[in-house]
Amino acid sequence: EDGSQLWLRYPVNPKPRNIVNSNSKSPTIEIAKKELNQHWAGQAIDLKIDRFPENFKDGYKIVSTPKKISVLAKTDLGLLYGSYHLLNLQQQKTNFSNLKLEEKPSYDVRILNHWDNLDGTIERGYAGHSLWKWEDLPNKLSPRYEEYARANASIGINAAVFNNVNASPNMLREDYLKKVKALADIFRPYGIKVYLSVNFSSPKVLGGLENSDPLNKDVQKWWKDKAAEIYKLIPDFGGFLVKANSEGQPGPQDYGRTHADGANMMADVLKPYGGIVMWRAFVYSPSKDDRAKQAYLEFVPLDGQFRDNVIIQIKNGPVDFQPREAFNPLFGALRKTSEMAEFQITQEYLGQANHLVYLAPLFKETLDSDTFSDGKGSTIAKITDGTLRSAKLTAISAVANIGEDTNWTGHHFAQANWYAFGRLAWNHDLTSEQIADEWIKMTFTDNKNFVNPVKEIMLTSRETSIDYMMPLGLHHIFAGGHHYGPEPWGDYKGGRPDWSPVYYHQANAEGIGFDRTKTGSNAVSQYFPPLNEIYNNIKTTPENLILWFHHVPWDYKMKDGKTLWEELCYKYDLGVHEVRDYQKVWDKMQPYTDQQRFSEVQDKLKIQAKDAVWWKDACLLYFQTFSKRPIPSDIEKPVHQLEDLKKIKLNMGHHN
Ligand code: BDP
Repeated sequence: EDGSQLWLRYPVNPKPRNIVNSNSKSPTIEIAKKELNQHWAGQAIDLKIDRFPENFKDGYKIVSTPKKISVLAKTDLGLLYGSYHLLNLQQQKTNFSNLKLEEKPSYDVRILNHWDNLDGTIERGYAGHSLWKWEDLPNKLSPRYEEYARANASIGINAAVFNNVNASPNMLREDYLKKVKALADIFRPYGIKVYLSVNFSSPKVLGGLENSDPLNKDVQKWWKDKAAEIYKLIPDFGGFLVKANSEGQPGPQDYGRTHADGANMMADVLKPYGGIVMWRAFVYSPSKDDRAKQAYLEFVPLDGQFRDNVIIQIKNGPVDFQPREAFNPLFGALRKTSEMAEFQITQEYLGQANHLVYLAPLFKETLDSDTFSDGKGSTIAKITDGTLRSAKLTAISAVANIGEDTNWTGHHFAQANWYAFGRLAWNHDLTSEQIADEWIKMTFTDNKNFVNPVKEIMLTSRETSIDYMMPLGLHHIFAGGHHYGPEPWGDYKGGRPDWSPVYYHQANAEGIGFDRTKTGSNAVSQYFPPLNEIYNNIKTTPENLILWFHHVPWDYKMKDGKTLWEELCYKYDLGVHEVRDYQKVWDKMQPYTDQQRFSEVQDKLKIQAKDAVWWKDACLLYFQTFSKRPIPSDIEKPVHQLEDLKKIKLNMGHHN
C-alpha cells in the first residue's frame, strides 16, 4: 500500500461487464464506459445527453430506480463527471435504489497551478521532482500522465498550468510546445485544458526583439504569431497565466506601461481562439508602504481597463499563503473586472510534506469571508462565482502539491488537500467535514472507528498548525529561503525589509504585532465598511487576527482574562499538545489500515511533534526577550536554548 492509488480505490469487477448505454460517442464517453464497466457493481446505466440551460455547463443529473440508473448531462464531460460521482458514492456505500441528485460546478475554470521548472525541479514542491518529463516528451509518455488526468477528472478539476509562474521564456519554444501538445492530447478526453505560465520578456529573450513593450507593434505581432502557433498544435488551449513585475519578474511596468496594458495585449491575441489571461495580483516592491497594501494600491486604479477575457488572480491573503491571514481586500474591490482566488495546496508555509494539515478549513474560511463589497453577504465565494455580480469569467486556482513521489504528494494526508481543492472548486458549499468524510472513506476505510477520530484530526489540524507556528494573527516569522522552521529573530540587514520576520511581528518592549490601523499602515482602510472600523478597533478585531492588525501591549487583557503574553504562551503550548494527541489517536488506528501507510503517517507525525516543540520554544524564548515576563508555570518549559535554536540551519531539499 504505497498511496499511489489516491482516492481511486473503486472495487474491480471480477468479470468485465457491459452495463452502459449512451446516446453519445466520444473518447470521453469511452472513458466513462470503461470506468463503469470495470468498477460499477450495481444496476444498468444510461449515459444520456439531454437539453439543459446554458448555465448548466458540465453539470449532471442522476436518477435511479432499483433496475436502472440514468445520468443526464449537456456535455460528454458532464456524463463523465456523473459517472465518477456514482463510483464515489458506491465507495461510500450509498443506497442506489432511489437516487435523485443534480450537480453543477461553482466555477467554469477549476485549475491547478504547477510551479514546475523545465529542469524538473519544482518551486515549493515537496513531493519529489516534476511529473512532467520534459526530456522524454513528446515521444515517451509516462503512464502517470493519464493517471493524473483521471484523478483530476474524478473530482472535477478541468484545467492545469504546467509551469512555474516564475516562467522560463523557453516554455514557448517550438520544441516545448510540441511536448505540451502531447500532454494536452492525453488530457483532452478527461476534460482537462492546458494553460501555460508565460514570461513577459519572451519576445525579447526568445524572439530577439529589441524589447517586450506591450505597445510596440513588433511585440504585439510576436505574441499574435505565437498564439497562432500554439492553437495550431492545441486547438483548445486555455490561455496564459502571468506573474509580472513581481519579485523581479519582468512586466509592462519595465516600459512605463500598466498591468492593464500588458494583460490586454495578451488578451487580444488569445481572444479569437477563446483563450483567457489569468493575470496575477501578487505584486509588491520593497517600498516604505506595508506589503499587505500593495496589490490593492496597484490594481484598484486599473479597474475597468481590462479586457473581458482577463481575470485577476488574487492570493487568498494580502501577504503570502500564511497559516492565517486576513482575507485579501482586493476581493470585491474590482467592480468591472473578473476576480479569481489563488490558494496554495502545496504547504510552503505549513510544514511542507511533513506536517498533517488539512486545508479545506483554510479554503473555506476565505471563500466564506464576507467582504461587504455589496452589503452584507458579499462573500468571496459569491464574488468569484458570478452570483453577486455577473462575472464574465469564473475561475478558482491553487498551487499544486504533486510530484513524482509514489504517493504523489509526499504525505499521505496531503492528498486530501488536492482532493479538497477539487471538490470545493466544483461545489464551494460543501463543508470541510463532508469533504474529509468522503476522502477518508474513499482513501482508507468506512469503518467508523477510523473515520471519526481521523476526521477529527483533519478538521482541527489547520488550527493546530496555527497554534504551534503563529497564533493570534502572527505571520511570516519563517526561516528565510525555505520557509520551513521558525526564525522570528530573522533580520536580513541590507536585504529587503519585507523579507525579514522582524518586519512582520514588530516585537519590542511594549508589545507585539503589525499596526495596520488608521494610525499605523492604514491597511484597514482597504476593507469595506463596517470591516474597516471593526479591524481598526482592537476590541472588535477577532482575536485570531489581533496581531495582524494591531501592535498589542504584552499586558493587554484578552477576552478570556489572560494577558496577551500568557495567551501567546498557552496557544503555542496547546499546539504542541494537540499534535501529541494526534500521535496517540493515530497509534490506535493501526488495526484499521495497512501497515505501510500506518507507519509512514506515524513517522511524519513524529516529525511534526518535534517541529511543534521547536516552533514553540523558538518563538516563546525569543519573544520573551522583549516581553520580559515569565512563561506561565503550568505549561511545559522549553527544552531548547534560544542560542542553539538560532544556530539551526536547515539544508532542505527541493528548495530554491
Ligand atoms: C511565494 C513563494 C515564491 C513564489 C511566489 C509567487 O515563496 O516561491 O514565486 O510566492 O507566488 O509564496 O509568485
